[in-house]
Amino acid sequence: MLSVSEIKSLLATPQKIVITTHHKPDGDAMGSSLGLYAYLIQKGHHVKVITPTDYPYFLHWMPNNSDVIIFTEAQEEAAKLVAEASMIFCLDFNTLSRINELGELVRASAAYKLMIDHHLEPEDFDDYRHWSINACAAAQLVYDFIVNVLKDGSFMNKDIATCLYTGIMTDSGSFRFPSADATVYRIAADLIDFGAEHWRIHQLVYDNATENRLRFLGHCLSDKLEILRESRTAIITVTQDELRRFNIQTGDTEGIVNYALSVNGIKLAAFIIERTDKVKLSLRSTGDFPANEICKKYFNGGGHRNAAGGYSEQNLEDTVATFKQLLTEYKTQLLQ
Ligand SMILES: [Mn+2]
Repeated sequence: MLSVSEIKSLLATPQKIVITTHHKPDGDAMGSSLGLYAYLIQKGHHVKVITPTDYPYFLHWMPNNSDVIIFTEAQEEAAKLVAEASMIFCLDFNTLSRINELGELVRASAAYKLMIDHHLEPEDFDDYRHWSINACAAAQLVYDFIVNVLKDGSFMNKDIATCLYTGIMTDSGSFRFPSADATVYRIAADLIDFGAEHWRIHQLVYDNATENRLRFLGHCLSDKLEILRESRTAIITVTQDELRRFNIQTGDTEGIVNYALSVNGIKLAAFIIERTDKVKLSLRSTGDFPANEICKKYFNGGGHRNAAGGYSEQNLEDTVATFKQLLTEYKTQLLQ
């Protein structure tokens, strides 16, 4: 394991650094990555952000987005950067399978691997870990890493603040989840002082929908929402055909599951979507109900207690049947 003073002395001279984050990056994945990027380039390092796959259009406005390399679109270049890196930062994930084929390249690289993450059960592949499941976002931990671990608060600037604010805002559900504690609000205030325009960031992320996305949302809510009152559960299912009909792109389905959870009395919400190769599930819950346990036990996935995901090899209809069936096992907890 690397000590903080070893990291500081490494960062005292220019390094070749790769920052990577999870498959289908979300606001926290991109916010934490581009925030750390903006810090490291200021320190004079050679830095690249490599994402395993593409990410939603409503994150493309972020500072230095044009410097991001998408692995699926530039595999050779990405592989070379990973192999030649001296340090690799792994942000917002903690098992190498979360970054697809890129994972084995990272494992094989001689670079020091530094994990900054807030998910459960980290895999042991790293040389340094700044990890806490109590953090509301990886971006919160990047802030903590720069300001409190490296004591480099004087390097904070508008670009860093903008990216980190985006990560914290999106992963905390705009500061409404229990994980958004007083410390998170203090960090947000700091980021605003450093130049983050909170109103503008919110607008760019959330008031940036395509017409298709909004009409698709309307379809999901009026035609596809199923409320199971007896188990306080709401389900929205979507077929391949519907995705095609509304011309759904990466990011368009994001957050729809939260509408299902917003129905009064609902404790568990599922968004079940038929992708080309498998059926994907996205679960949200309130209170102590363990959405991640369901994903881990039945759907090859996991996540946080109140926000988790997974997939099924069954077809859509059978996946929904399996899901409804397992609710009986959780009935006591759901009705609590
Ligand atoms: Mn996150």
